[in-house]
Amino acid sequence: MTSHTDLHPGNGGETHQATDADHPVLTTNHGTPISDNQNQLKAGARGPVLLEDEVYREKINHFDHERIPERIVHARGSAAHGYFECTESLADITVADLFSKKGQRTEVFTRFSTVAGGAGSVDTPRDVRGFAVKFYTREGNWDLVGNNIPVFFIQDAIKFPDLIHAAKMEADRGYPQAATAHDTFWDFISLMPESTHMIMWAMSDRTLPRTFANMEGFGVHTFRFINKEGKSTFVKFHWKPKAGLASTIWDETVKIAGADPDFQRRDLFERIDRGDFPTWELGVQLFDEEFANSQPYDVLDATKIIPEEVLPVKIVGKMVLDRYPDNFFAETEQAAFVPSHVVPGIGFSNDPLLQGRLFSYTDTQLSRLGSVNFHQLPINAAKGRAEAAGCPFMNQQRDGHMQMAVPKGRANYEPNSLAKVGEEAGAREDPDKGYKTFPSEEEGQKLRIRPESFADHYSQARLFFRSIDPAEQAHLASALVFELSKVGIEHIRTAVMANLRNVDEDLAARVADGLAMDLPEASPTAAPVLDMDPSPALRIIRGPLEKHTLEGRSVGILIADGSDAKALASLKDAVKDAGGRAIVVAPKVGKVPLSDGSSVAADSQLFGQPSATLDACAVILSKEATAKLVKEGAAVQWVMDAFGHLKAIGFNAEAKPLLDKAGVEADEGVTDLGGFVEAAKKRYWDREPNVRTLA
Ligand code: HDE
Repeated sequence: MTSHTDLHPGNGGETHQATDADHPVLTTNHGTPISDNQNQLKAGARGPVLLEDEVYREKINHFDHERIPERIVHARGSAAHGYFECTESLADITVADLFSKKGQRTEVFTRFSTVAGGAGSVDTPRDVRGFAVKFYTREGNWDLVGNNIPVFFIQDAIKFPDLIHAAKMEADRGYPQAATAHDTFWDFISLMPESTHMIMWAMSDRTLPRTFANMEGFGVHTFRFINKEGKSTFVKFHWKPKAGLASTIWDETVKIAGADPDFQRRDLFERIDRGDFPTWELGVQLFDEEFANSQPYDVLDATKIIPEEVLPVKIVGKMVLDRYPDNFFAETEQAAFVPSHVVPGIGFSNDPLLQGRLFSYTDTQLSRLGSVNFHQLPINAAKGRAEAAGCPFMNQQRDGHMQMAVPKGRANYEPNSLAKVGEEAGAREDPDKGYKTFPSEEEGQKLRIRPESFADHYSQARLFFRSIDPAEQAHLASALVFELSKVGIEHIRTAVMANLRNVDEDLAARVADGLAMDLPEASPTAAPVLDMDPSPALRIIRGPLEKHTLEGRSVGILIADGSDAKALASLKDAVKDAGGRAIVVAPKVGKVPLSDGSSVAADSQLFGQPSATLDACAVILSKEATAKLVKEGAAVQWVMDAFGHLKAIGFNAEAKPLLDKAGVEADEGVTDLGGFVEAAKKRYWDREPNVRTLA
C-alpha cells in the first residue's frame, strides 16, 4: 500500500489526485510499481516519446491483444452461476453422481446465446437460443449443451458449416446481421427438406423469447444413462422454466432491439440482482430400445421429438441461477462448453449430429482460447471434484501454451515405478470408478449413407403446426411471409412453398397469399407424411407452461406533472404485492410534482422506456397533463404499442383522451386502475386480429 496523496505538479495544468491510502500500488504485469499512469516517457516536456517506456508499451501491447476470436456460432451470449439440485434420485438408472441423491447440489454455470449474430449483436433477433449448462460434478464436468428448441435443422454434422455459412451474413456484402431473412439462408433451407420441422419452430414464437428465464431448454439428442449393472437407458433432457414460457410478438421484438439491445442480458443481471433467481426444472424422458423401435421415427434423428403425451417428462431436479459473473470476459467469454465432456453414468447415442459435435467443440476451443490448456481457466476447471482444492485434474499430460500448473517430480509418464523409491508417482486409472463407455454392439459396412428411418421430413413439422394455438399459427405464417418477402430470388420462395405444402395445405396457402404468389406443386416426399396426434405440450399460448402472473414481470406506470399521488402509491404497492416490478415513467425523470404537493423521481424517461420493454402498462395523468401528452408522439406511441402488443392497459378517467388518441378500443385487457393488477397478469391474444393483419 502506498500513501501517495500529493498532486502531480507540472502536468500541463492537470491536477489529479494520486493513489490514496486505501488502494494497492499499481504495477506492471511483472510487478514493478508504477509512478505515473497518465504520461508517456518523453525526452523533454514537449519532446519525442521514448521506446524505452516499458510501462506504456506493456499497457498498450496488452490492450492490442485483448480480444479473442468470437465463437463462430453462438457468439452473442450471457451467463450466470448457480446450482443444480437433484429432487428425485435416479440411482437405479444411472451412476451419475449428480443424480444419485435427492437434495444433492452441484454447482453450474449456464450460458444463453443467439446463434447467428456476432458478439455485439442485439439480444432479440428472430433466432434459436443456445442453452448451455456446465455442471461441476464431483466426478468431473458435464456439459449439457442444448438449445431452446428440441430439434435441429440437419441430420448429419457434415452439413453444419454449410448451414451456418448460409445463415450468417452473406459472404460478399456482410449483411444482414443476426437475421435469417435473406437469400442464402432460404436457398439452403429450400434444398434441405429435413430442416422443415426446425423451420416450424424457428418461425414460431419460440425464437422470440421474452427473457431467458421464460425459455424451455432441450438437450436435443438422445443420450444414454448407464447404471451400476451396466444397463443403458435412453434419455432426452428438458429444462422447464418456473417463470413460465413467454414470448414477444414480432413488432415488439423489433422495438425492443432498438430501445435496449441488451434487453435479455440486462434482465438476467437484474433478476439475479433483485433476488428473483431464474429457475428451471430438469426433466427426463427415459426409454429403451423396444420403445424406440415402436415409434414412427428414429430416436437417433435430431430432427424429431418424442411427444410428451407419448412419453411424459419426469422431473428430476431444478436449476437456480443466483450469481452473476464477476467478469464477463474471464467467465462468460472464456467458458468452453464441450458436449463430449460427460461423467460416469452418462453416454452418447449414435445420433450422427451428436457424434459430429463430439469432435467440433474441443477443436473450436483450441482456436478460440488458443491452448490445449483451456481446461485450466478458472471457469472451465473441474472444481467439483473432491481433489479440486489442490488440483481439479490428475494425469500425465504436460506443458503446452499457457501452462498454469507447476507439476512436481519426474512422473510425467504412466505406468511408472517411482513410488518404490519414494518419489511422487502420479495418478492411476480406476477400473471401478472410472468412466465406462456403454459397450453397444456395432457392426456394419463402412458407408456414407443415411438410414431409411431418417427419410420422413414432414410428419413432425405437421405435428408442430397443428399442435400450436391458432394465434401462434398466425404468427408462424406471418413470420414465413416476412422472411420470404426478404428473399429476392423468386425460385427460392417457390421451393420453400413447395415444401410447406407437405406440412399443411392451409399454411402453404396463407404464405402464398401473404406473398401474393401462386402456390407451386408440392415437392416430392421421401416417405409418407403421417397425421400424428396433436401435442398440446408444444404450445406457448394457452399451453401448459403459460403462466398468468406478475412475478418477475414489469409494469410501467406513466405519470406527469399533477398525477394523483394516492393512485400512484397504491398501484405501486399492488404491483409489488403481486410479485411484479413497478417502473415509473415520466416525460422528465428527475422530479415529478404530484397532486398532493409531494413529488417523486421517475425510474425512466418516456423516450428511454418504450412500452415494448414492459409487460403491462398503466397511465395515471391529470387532465392538464393529458392535454399536453396527446400531442407528444412518444406518449401516444407508448399507449398504442401497449395495445398493439396485446398488453393490459390500466388508466384513470382523466387519461382517457390519451388512450383515444392512441386508438385503444375497449376490451377485457383495458381497465380502470382497480382491475388493472389482475388484468396485467396476461396478454390478450384475442385482440390481435383487431390490431394487425396476420397471414
Ligand atoms: Fe453447436 N457449436 N454445433 N449446436 N452449440 C458451438 O462451439 C456445432 C448444435 C450449441 O454458450 C461451437 O464453443 C456442430 C446443436 C450451443 O458457449 C461449435 C453442430 C445444438 C453453443 C459448434 C452443432 C448446439 C454451441 C461454437 C452440428 C443444440 C454455444 C463455439 C453437429 C443441441 C455454447 C463453441 C456456449 C456452440 C459446433 C449443432 C448448441 C463450432 C458441428 C444441435 C448452445 O463447436
